[in-house]
Amino acid sequence: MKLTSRSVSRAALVSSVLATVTLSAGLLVATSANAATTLGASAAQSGRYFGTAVAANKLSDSTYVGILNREFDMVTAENEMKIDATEPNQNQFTFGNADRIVNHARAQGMRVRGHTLAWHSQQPGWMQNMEGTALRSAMLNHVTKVAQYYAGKIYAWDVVNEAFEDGSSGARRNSNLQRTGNDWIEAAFRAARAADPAAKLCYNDYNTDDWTHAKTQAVYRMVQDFKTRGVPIDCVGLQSHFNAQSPVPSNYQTTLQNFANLGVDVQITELDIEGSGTTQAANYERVTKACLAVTRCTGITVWGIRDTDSWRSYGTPLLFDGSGNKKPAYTAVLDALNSVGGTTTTTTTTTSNDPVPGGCTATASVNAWNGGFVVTVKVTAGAAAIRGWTVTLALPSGSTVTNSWNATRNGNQWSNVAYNGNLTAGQATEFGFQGTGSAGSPSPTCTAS
Ligand code: G2I
Repeated sequence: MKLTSRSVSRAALVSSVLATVTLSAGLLVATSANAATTLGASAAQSGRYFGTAVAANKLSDSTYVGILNREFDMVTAENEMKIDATEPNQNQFTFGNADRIVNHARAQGMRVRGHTLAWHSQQPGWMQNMEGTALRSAMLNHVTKVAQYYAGKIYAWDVVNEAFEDGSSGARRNSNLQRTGNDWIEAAFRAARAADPAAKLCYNDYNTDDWTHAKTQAVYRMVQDFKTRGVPIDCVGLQSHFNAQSPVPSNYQTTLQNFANLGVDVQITELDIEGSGTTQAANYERVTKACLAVTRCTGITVWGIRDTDSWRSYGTPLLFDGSGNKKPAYTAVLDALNSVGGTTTTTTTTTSNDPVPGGCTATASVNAWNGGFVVTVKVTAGAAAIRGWTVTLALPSGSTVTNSWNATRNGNQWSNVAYNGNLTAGQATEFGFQGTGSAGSPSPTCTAS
């Protein structure tokens, strides 16, 4: 189950360690500390997410979708947001398959990582043939148009993907984008920030897991330089594709920590580990524990659901077998995530002073850990349809909101965004935010318009 107010309250109600306190008419507080039973809910106990790559053409496969909906709370489009998919002809954008994934994710209360805005690979033919200033403006136009189209719906964008050379050079990869000038990466980040100020902006690459490798060092120096000069960058994605030739390095946690120390989030963005049985499980456990040990490692995404869904299916690198059964690696990840539990508190307010007949109600689910929290708020329309909502939710002084989704904030008030204000009678929507400090026990009130 995912750690939504819906599932948390269900978990809390069946929990043997449930503590329920009725504070006053209409206000219910429930605290639960039982181990979670899905990847997403387990990761959420420490404020992290657990995601997967999704292929649009598999959304009609019921086994696939069953696992997706049950286990994951973050989604990356495996190919559908790439440049060749979204801009097949110059300045003609197609979002059909990407939208299918985004809509599915959002309907399930999952968040979305965007992948990817600027890359030397999977360029449409027209872009492959471009160079120089024409390419630079085409690239920036692509970044701007795609990020604008999805603005407000993306947790983090892989703004630039795989821009560094493998091997010992530490150099930028020679690509048509690189040949437009060394500043192409920062130009892409600035365009992405302007187009979607709410999304976290990541640099994403592979073979950047071993701290001693020249490529890791080169990416590190670029991020350090960006932070020094104020280039907008919020996160570094480590793809983390592992196999016998490229095993999980012994210094993996050091790499995550060193990037985090630059003042960026770190995300494991495309995890897969070839192998089977207990060896594979042990490797998955190491990667998961490394992330958990780094405060700013905010989540893990595996690159597919079943082994048969993988880009390298021959290596059986994922958490579910071809029939959708959980592998030992799955259990190892789940247990590791559950080894650092947080405490989940759900507060439900059932009354509101509301000018609209029927009004709305709000439920806040707080997932807290030492020094931080995620609040998920469910807004439900009353007996009549509403066109908008504002939730008032006060946090204790000293806490700071660092990131939010699906709502706009004005002090203690959170209001609907364009796509989630209209609710039919009884319909619910969710927004959330993450912060540092304590969330306390918020009692949200909802006002409809
Ligand atoms: O290569 C693994 C990943 C490395 N990091 C960036 C990721 O974007 C990349 O993902 C893979 C997808 O998993 C593959 O599915 O990217 C490949 C392309 O670079 C994807 O493969 C492509 C095939 O090359 C195409 O022939 C095919 O039409 O998948 C397409 C859709 O199935």
